[in-house]
Order: sequence, then structure tokens, then C-alpha cells
Amino acid sequence: MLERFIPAAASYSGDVDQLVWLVTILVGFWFIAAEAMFFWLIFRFRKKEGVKAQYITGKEKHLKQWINIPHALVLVFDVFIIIAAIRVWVHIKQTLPPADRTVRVTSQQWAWTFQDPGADDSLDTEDDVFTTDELHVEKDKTYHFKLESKDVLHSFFIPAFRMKQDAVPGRIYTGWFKPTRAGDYDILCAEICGIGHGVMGAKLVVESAEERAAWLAAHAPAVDETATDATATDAASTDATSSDSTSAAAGQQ
Ligand SMILES: [Cu+2]
Repeated sequence: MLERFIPAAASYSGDVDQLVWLVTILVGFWFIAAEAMFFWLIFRFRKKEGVKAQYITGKEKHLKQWINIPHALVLVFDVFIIIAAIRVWVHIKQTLPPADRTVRVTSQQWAWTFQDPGADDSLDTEDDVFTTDELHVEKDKTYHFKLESKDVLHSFFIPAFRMKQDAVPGRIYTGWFKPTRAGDYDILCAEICGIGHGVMGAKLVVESAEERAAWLAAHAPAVDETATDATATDAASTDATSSDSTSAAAGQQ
């Protein structure tokens, strides 16, 4: 149902949505129960002529159970939420499935720069495509992203993926996503990063292999054309896995 408001476009979007629903239902149940009880007590024990107010210390056993039993139940509900949250966290943040492709994401006041590995699926080679405020990814491929910041704290936020990751100057954060639905989506900065924070947006394009190939062809840097054709054929015939040793490129751009 959350997809009606924000499309779910990554493999793990549904997991986050389920977690949001679980928390909403469990917390919502106790919110409604507590508010209903609160207003019922106000109504039930309202001022009446000739009725003296009771003095309650809070230590009466039969009254204290109205606190202790719900308290224990809330703690049990909390355990369900914590278990579900840890499972989702481990899946999205602690696990790094093998990548089909790796992109570099650089944040700065107030723009996003993306480095696509190009047709050879290898970062830091001459066919890499650099873009500003626009990221193209292929549907149903697992991506690693290397997230960096050139200046202050930013946060790489793709609502359609249900993914958010802080960018910390001086560090390279490696995360992953697998787009599962084609379309154009928002990329936002979710960390107050200065006066231009509100306009630090970018476009994410999830597209088919053919569309990506056409986009690459239109944006590939002008390198030796025969070499580019050769690497494109190579990449198509191998199950390319990205090298993870790109941290040496820290500070590039
Ligand atoms: Cu920012």
C-alpha cells in the first residue's frame, strides 16, 4: 500500500515497507488502546454532585495491574519489532551481495556526481561516464555504490529504494541496491548540509539493458572507438563482476 505513495523500486523496498507496517500496527494498537482508556476514564470518573473524589496512591495492587500488564505486553511487542528491524538491517546494511556493477557517488555542496563504470563494467577506466545530478542504473542488476563526500556530511537518499546512507568526508562507504522496477525516481540529500541542501536533488533512471547501452553509447567519453567496441563486446560476453579495490581512487574528482 505504501507503493501508492512512493513506488517500491528495489529488491529490498518491500522489506522496509513491511517493517514500517509492523511498527505502525503494533504501536498504533497501543496508541489507540491508551487513548481510548484515557478518554473513557475521564468520562467515567467525571465530576458528579455528591460524589467525593477517591485518593489513589498508585500502590494499590488491583489498580497497579492496569499498568503492569500492558507494560509487559508492550515489551513483548517491542521484542517483535527489534527482531524484525535487525533482520532487515542485516539484509540491507550488513550484507554485501556480489555486484554486477559498481558506481561511485560523490556528494558535495550542493550536487551529486556519479561515475558509471562504462561498457567494461570496471571503475576508473577510460570509458567511465561522469554525470552530475543524474544516475543511470540497469534493472535487475546488483549495484555496489562507493559513497564519498568532498566537504560536509550529506546523505544519499533514494525514497523509491527505501535506502538512505550518510556520506562522511574522508570515508568511503560501500553499500548496495538492486533496482527492480524501471522508471525515473528522486535522489535526495537527507542531511542538512548548508543553504543549498533543499535543492540538492538528482534524478535516478532505472532502465533496461538496451536503454542503458544506448545511454552509454551517447555519453561515453571520446576514446579510441575501436578499443571501446572491443571492450563492449567483452563485457557482454562475460559475467562481469566489479572489482572492489577501487578505494585507491579516494579523493578522485
Ligand atoms: Cu547534502
